[in-house]
Amino acid sequence: MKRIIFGSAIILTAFTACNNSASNNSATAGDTAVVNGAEQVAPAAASPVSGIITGYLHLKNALAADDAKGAATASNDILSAMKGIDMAGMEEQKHKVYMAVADDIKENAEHINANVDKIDHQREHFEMLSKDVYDLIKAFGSGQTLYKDFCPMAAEGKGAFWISEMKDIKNPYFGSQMQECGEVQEEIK
Ligand SMILES: [Cu+2]
Repeated sequence: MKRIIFGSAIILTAFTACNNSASNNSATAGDTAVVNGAEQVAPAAASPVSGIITGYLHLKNALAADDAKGAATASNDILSAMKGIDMAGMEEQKHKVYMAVADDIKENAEHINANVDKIDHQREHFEMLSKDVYDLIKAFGSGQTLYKDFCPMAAEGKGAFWISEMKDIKNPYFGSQMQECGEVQEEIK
């Protein structure tokens, strides 16, 4: 019987990983109460685009691990997160930024999702997606410290950046082929 409660607490923790998890302590009444708790906490604390950022970071980690299937799954998470975004509640300035990148994010995520057998192609779309996600993070914040990393060898020598939640370089453009190529360009608080 306790297991059910623990199970939902774990799901809640994963879901609100960017937020303070203080509400977990009082979750004793089962699923509904736990879910309601998350709904009450999330809008105040989290950025409305946090689902996109979380999906992007999973995508980035999958590409760094040469995991095209994981990349496809994560890009689908981005698409799902976008469906849940309430634009009516956005401040005007943020709404403008969101509108400027939303179609592009959707298109890139769709291509990454559809090319599970072509990781190079996924990485091309990931490069474009990274620019959009960077704009979103600058406009909305993310509630966590993130890093803008740059690899001068990516994108056929033109160089490309990505956003990471960790200080260590794990290159999503090359994966195991050149895992540590790149440097932190900016710390985004
Ligand atoms: Cu494509």
